[in-house]
Amino acid sequence: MTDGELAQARLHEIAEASLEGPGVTRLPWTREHRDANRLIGIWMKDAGLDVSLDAAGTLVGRSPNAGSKPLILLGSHQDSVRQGGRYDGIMGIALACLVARRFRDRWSDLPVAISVLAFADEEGVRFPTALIGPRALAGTLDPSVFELADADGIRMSDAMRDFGLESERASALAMRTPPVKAYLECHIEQGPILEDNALPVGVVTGICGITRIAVTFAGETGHAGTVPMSGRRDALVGAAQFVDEVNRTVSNLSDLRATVGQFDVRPNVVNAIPNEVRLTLEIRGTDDVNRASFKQEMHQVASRIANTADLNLIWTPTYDQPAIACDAALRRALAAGVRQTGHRVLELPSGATHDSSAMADLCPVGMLFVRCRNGVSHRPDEFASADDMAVAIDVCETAIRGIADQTE
Ligand code: HGY
Ligand code: MN
Ligand code: MN
Repeated sequence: MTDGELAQARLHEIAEASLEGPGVTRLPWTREHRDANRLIGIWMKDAGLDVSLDAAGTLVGRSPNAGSKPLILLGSHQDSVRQGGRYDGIMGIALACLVARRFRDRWSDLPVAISVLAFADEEGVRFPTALIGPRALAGTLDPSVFELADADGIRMSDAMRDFGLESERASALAMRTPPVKAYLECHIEQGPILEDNALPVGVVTGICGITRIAVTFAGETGHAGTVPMSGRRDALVGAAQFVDEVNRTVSNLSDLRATVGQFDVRPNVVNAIPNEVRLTLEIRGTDDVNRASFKQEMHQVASRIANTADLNLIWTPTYDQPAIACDAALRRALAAGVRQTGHRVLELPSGATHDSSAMADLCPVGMLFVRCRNGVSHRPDEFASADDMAVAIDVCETAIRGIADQTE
């Protein structure tokens, strides 16, 4: 069995650590998360790593020769979106364990130590925040996020306590010594570019930034049959105008993407005028200035629509993550690894965000994309092949040797 085939088998097995239903649903601090960590712990031990769970819920596999050697970190996130695929996040952990395993019997030869990190929560699906694991390691964690509640009103700190963790200790995880030379993350591309270029892997140049806003349009409900059309304060009419204008405006801008992903109508019954619509606006782009000015422009659009339709507007920014550039030396190390496998080097930006986005505050980051069938992700039919994963493992092994060789 090749390492790529072993990765495929492991990913099929861990996909069972999911809520019932199509695809994979594995949110942080749940039974599914616990089940996944058990399997990841086995992968880490098989790679010869010492396994521990840190206070931010990251499962850490550390090479036994660690001592004070400079560290190379590998990994990604264990969590998924609702009814997502078998590869987003978890593939990066599976491949990292198989890369580490390549060094299992020769740790002492390495001038660096290796840690594999299985982060608990990158998607931010359960709680309105994300990346607490990498932020804890980078020392950029805002401890107030632990007070955020999920849709059932469960605070993150309580969910973590039930998971066996004391979230108040997460802020002490900031990595200061030994020096961290690099964080490398393999991730399914989640887009069509590698497939269009008939390539198994690609080197990531940078990761987009994200801005998220919670928007509420509030009007007045009433009987759908007796309230005259004129003078209605219909929240859904205003929200619909806003969504349409966001979409038309952003469609003319090449470097931004804007999405209204959540849309909650109340009272949401067939014979009553909607008096409230809560929606989320997400803006992505690699230029932080463009993203900020588009956000401001859309705020003005929302205000104009609310005034015209006699609605109240609540505009609450909930999340902002700057765009990051991948480290030039790590791009070169990964490119050398790609060439060594005999493939052409293609470099591409990431429209999705990753744990690397937050790890960039700790150390240089490098990312390797793996070809994604039909470019689909965040869907049950997401797929990466064993052969392509085998190439990714070889590339990362070469890259680590290259980084290690440059370590004094
Ligand atoms: O939203 C993203 O880009 C990532 O999948 N969390
Ligand atoms: Mn991901
Ligand atoms: Mn994702």
